[in-house]
Amino acid sequence: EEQSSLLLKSSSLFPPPQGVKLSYGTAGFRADASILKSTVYRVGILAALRSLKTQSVVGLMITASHNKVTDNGIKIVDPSGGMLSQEWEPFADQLANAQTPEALLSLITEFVKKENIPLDGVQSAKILLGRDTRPSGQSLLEAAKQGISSIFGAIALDLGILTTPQLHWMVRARNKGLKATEPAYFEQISSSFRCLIDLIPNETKCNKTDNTVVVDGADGVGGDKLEVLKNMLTGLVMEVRNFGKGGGLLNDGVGADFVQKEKVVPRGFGSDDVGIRCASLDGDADRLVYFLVPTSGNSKIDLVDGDKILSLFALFIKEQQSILTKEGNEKSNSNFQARLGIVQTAYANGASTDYLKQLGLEVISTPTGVKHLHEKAAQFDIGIYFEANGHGTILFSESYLSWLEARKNELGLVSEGSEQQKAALRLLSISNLINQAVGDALSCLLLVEAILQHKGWSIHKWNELYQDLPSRQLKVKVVDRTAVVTANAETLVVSPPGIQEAIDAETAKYPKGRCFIRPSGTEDVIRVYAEASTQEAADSLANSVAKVVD
Ligand code: 16G
Ligand code: ZN
Repeated sequence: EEQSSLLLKSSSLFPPPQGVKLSYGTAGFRADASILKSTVYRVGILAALRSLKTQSVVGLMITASHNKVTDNGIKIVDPSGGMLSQEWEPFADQLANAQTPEALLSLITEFVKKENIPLDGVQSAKILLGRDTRPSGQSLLEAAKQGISSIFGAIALDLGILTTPQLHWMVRARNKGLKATEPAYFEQISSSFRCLIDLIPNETKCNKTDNTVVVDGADGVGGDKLEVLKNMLTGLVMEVRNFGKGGGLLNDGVGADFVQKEKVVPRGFGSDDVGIRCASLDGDADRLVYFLVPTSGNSKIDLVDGDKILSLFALFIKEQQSILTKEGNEKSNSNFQARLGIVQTAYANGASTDYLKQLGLEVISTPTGVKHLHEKAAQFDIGIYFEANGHGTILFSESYLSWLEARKNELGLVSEGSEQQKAALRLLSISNLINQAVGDALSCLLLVEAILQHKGWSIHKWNELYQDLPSRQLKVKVVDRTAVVTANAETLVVSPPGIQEAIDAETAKYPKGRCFIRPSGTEDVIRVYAEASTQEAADSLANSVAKVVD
């Protein structure tokens, strides 16, 4: 009763915006910040319920990633450190769209009953809050706190400005009983980076590849955090541009999304940077791409995207795995057949998939969105997933990690300092460096840098692992994007009828042609992706399929 009147009272302070239908979408709720207060308040309630239900700490991140600075958004981090369980998404939608305090209350009451959530005030809930650098963040955070405190027993812990992956990392650490502070995060990734650098073979050490990287921080939180992290690193010189505190406008002509989609240099980069290894983060630092500034006369950058980061990681891990399992002199009775798997989406460049398969790797494809990739990757002992846009990570199974740890110790007894032991140590260091909760631009950046140094490779050499097939992306504004329904990891249109046949007919006209369409999860558009043997062909295929959709 008291709980009900508290909810009625507080929700009356957060009326929902009129005439807008909100949807939890691929990455939480996102919209113009001015209409989000009520949504954020309600997601605060939802997070408290999630924490009560799971009897664990959950997270709430206020960010709109690469969107423009006037947008904002909110998403829930599940106790594992991953995305909110998809089973709860429909409830999130209902909550956000309830029109009156009474309607909201009855939804909550019904859901609490159905899910058996202990709302007795005895059980407590804890929610970690983080936000990016958007100016609207602070007041939205207050709304989230109001939502949380309108559930009895729920406590909000404001962690201030964080990257999205930092918050995911902290939620995961918290629930594992580990230290979950920002210094602990920096300490873990910088020390595991140091281990990887210390394990570089002497041959390549003499090679002395250039160890400088210049990073575009998207004028957001990632740049600010890198400014802290870079001082904790040895063996790497990092220059950060467009860091949030520098005063530039977030995501405005900067950032990984801009660089990947437009294929041009971000603000603050120019002809002085020709030949230099450059990287770009997105607005909340969960995406990373590398690029090379074009020599004069050429306007397009050489993009080294998520697929290529994935390929570099896969190659290195496979190498370490084969060193480790090579028949040595010493006997080991612990034979672990570790399954190494690669997860991509239909957006992965066809050349990357061919390359990975050529390495003998198992490659699978899922629909777009981190939650889908992550879930699949978690089914392997080492699961590497990446979206072409630069979001990805490497997941290690608990059983594989314990085996590695034991193997490292065993090797330490019989062949301390052996190549095999080093391989085990490298794999363990990677598992500590790379974020196990979600894709993390900061940790991926350090892993790329460590591998390049290990191999003595320049960014050119890395970029030449394979050559991207020319591709084109287009978007088509439609009245109702939900009319397009896809299957087979978004590669087949099942409805409306006839569309897939039309796409097939167009695609057949182009050598190496590949094309698919899908409804965006974040915008009111249908996206078209086309690939072919030349840029002109890819453009023309995308254009003709766009006409089919229109
Ligand atoms: C979100 C997703 C990203 C996906 C993108 C696709 C997360 C954390 N982020 O940013 O993975 O690539 O949406 O956008 O899941 P679209 O549906 O508009 O093409
Ligand atoms: Zn992002």
